[in-house]
Amino acid sequence: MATAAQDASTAGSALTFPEGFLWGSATASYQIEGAAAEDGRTPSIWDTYARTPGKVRNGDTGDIATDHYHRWREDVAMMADLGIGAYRFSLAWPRVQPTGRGPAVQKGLDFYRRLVDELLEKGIKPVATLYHWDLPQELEDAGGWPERATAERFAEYAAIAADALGDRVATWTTLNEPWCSAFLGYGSGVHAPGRTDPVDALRAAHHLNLGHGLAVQALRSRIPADAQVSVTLNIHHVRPLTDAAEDVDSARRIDALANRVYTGPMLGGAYPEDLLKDTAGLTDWSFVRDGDLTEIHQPLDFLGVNYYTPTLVSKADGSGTHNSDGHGRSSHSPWPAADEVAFHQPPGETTAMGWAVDATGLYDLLRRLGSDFPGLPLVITENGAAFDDYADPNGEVKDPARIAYVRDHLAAVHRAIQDGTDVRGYFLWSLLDNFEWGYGYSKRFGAVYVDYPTGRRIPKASARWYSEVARTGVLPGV
Ligand code: IFM
Repeated sequence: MATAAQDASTAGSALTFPEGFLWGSATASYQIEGAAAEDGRTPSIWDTYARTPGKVRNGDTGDIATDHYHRWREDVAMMADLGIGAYRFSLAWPRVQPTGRGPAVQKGLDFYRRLVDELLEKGIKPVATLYHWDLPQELEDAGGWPERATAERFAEYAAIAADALGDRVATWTTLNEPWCSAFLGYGSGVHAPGRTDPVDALRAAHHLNLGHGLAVQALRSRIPADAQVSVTLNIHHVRPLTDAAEDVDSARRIDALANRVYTGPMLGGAYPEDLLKDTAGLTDWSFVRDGDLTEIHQPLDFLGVNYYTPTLVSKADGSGTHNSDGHGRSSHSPWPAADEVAFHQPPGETTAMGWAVDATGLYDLLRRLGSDFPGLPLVITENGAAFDDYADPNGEVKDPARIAYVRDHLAAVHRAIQDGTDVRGYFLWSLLDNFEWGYGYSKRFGAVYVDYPTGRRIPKASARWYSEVARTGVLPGV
């Protein structure tokens, strides 16, 4: 039976995706690699943050994580067995360039070279993300993303990565979810480095934008002309609670802070006027220098979209909360100059994160992006769900709720494609259960279960189900 969140128009029939649609899975370095102090790797901001008492649930750290640094061959073999066509992973900056400056460490580069070679050998397309939140601690000590120099260092690191891997990686992503880096890292402080200053959050957003633009140029000047460059944004699908003008205006304000602060300069070459006006009481944005917007506004081959749940807002009236971000509670808001906005729990079932399950949000989001940025292909670089999975006495992990979640979201993607939106691929988050940031290992997003004490991998029922979809390109009817 079709649920409210399900794509009712396509329920019941098998859906065939276009030829060449990319079926992938995704991970990130700090969440899976472990080997935190091996082969010259130095601490990132997440090592420091996780070791700070009270920051991460149960005091968990990424010291060992899923031990992918040692088990990478087994993980690639598992992906090959599952018929996964593409693998989105990130490079750990402190493994490649431990101080964030100067020469690279060969052993760090070699790890990624071996990984990529093995992927290619198995016919899996590597998709490399340069930055999924593990800033070298030394760069944070020098001021972190609120400082312009960090953007310049990022471009140097991008050049190192391109020189080392550009002959074998044909798809690159600069940043993953810079909203989280800026607004959770420097605003609400629920992510590393745990700072809580709204102006620093806005400065960080700008310098992440600048770092992106400089890195795109560094990549382009080194990789083959037909290689692809992108950025991944966790575009929030913001809905007003009612049609009242003040609720609609709250949605506009959050859309500016969540989305257009990035898409404006990256895809349009300007910060949105309404964002500058909304935040004028905090900053005059004089940290944006002449020429920055030209550096940031670089052609991209596709936009990576991460979607999990919609965001529901209204004007604050005593209901809802002031600082909801779905990533943990803080007395500091991740939303600068938005004290008048309240966040509400959308109706319906939720995942183990407490996030509402609503595939219509993905459909609406894709349609909007397709119309706002015509000619720019879209790739779902993350979508998935955490549930309280466990291995049963037979050693099996049954996760029907994850299968339903992914199926409904894929149906939404299919409908968006049918309706004319150019979506080229889908990456399931995540390949493996892993370190879920402030929640540590308490949340399991993987298609493959990880038994942390032993490191043993057990493909869940959803992994087998996704494998069939990836191999055939057909979403079975329900
Ligand atoms: O685990 C994260 C990932 O690192 C970034 N996107 C959201 C996922 C689930 O919270």
